[in-house]
Amino acid sequence: MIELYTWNTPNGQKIPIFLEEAEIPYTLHPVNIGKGEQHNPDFLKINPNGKIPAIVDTEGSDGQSISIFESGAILLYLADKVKKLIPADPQGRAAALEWLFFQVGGVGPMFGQLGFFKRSQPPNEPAIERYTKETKRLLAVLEGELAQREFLAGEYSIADIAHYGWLRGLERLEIPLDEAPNVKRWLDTLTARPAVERAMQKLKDAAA
Ligand SMILES: N[C@@H](CCC(=O)N[C@@H](CS)C(=O)NCC(=O)O)C(=O)O
Repeated sequence: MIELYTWNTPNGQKIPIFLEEAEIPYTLHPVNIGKGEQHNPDFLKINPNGKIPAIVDTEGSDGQSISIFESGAILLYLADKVKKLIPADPQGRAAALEWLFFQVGGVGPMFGQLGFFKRSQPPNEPAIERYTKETKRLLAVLEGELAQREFLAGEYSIADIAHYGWLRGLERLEIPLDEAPNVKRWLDTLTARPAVERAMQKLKDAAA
């Protein structure tokens, strides 16, 4: 059984989407980051970095319980465990990992900073300009890739799941997808997947 600690944010959406897609049973434990619950001592035992998402797999490889934090590490652990949503051939696997790391090292931090500075008062114009420019650059990279194939690593994988919440949130950051029609097509495809719908609904319900 997977114990999932998360909240309805772009990083927090990744793991429930994976679990729904892979049809793995799980219990969702909401960690309300708006109320600071990520700093509770019990949660810090699972993620000393005090951020969602995190999981506890009560049936690790040696039968022991294992806890994991960092969304990229969790996605990779689960994909390898159930052999789903990661290409089996070495080349496809490398492509999935490339785009997974691109997301956790680039898209997440840059889009995240843009969101932070857009909400900050007084406005910090140089920061908004810097992160807007970098967000648009990363979006153009993704557009170039998705113009060539349906999904980031060829087949639907953890690389796509990792990007979903971040790309979905771009309109709110006033970055329209008009100039990224392939990203828009990809986003609509993922949004229409029943597993994605279920995950998003469960997150909403958990936050209600
Ligand atoms: N690199 C981490 C980032 C996790 C992260 O930044 N989570 C945010 C929500 S999207 C969070 O927990 N924020 C609360 C805080 O920073 O106190 C991952 O990919 O898991």
